[in-house]
Amino acid sequence: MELWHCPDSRSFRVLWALEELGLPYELHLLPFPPRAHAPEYLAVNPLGTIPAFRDGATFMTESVAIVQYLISRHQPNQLIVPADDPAYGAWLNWLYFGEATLTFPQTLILRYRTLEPGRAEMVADDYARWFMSRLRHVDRALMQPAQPGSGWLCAGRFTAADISVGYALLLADFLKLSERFSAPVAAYWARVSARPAFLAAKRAQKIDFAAALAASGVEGRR
Ligand SMILES: N[C@@H](CCC(=O)N[C@@H](CS)C(=O)NCC(=O)O)C(=O)O
Repeated sequence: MELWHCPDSRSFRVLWALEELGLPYELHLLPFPPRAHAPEYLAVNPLGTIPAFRDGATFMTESVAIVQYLISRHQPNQLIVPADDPAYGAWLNWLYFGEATLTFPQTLILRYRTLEPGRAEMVADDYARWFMSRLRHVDRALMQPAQPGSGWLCAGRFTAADISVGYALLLADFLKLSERFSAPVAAYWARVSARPAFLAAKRAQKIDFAAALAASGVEGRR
């Protein structure tokens, strides 16, 4: 399996899942945004977005869909919640909530605060507030009696839902929004980011781009 990845971008979800599952993979590390800094990547993924993932004839570009593909394909594992589990609906909802509802406002904050500052600071501020209000859904879930002491979003254990939402917290940390996390979300973020597979994914994406580009173009191999 091959994964095209930029450090701490949405493809981190896939890298983290690969580490949780202990699967072998080949990692292609790219500078961000690849559209500008690695235009040859467009031959792999004409969208220019990260992640891109290949497994034989299968090619995918949606981070949460790739995580779902991996956990469905490589069973048994603890990351999946089966359709006959009472938590199945909640699990699917968290899986998609992480990308569609949480990461979306972060994209605007990233663009207008970090990548293109000075153009639309008010948009960045508005979307930061919007993101924080959406995070209240996570806050409430962590305090629900249905999850007594489990510390995870659903099914009473760590699942792919925590990878989907956990990545949004990683991005929030990068955007300096973690200072505004509530106590339950801060504790949850500390828990997800201490997982051995999370830390292994962090290590796997470490690269000196200047040296790598000088040596061999943009490809990193693990
Ligand atoms: N919904 C997609 C979004 C993919 C996406 O927009 N990725 C960002 C990186 S986090 C990207 O490639 N941005 C650079 C660009 O659009 O040129 C996913 O979850 O994978």
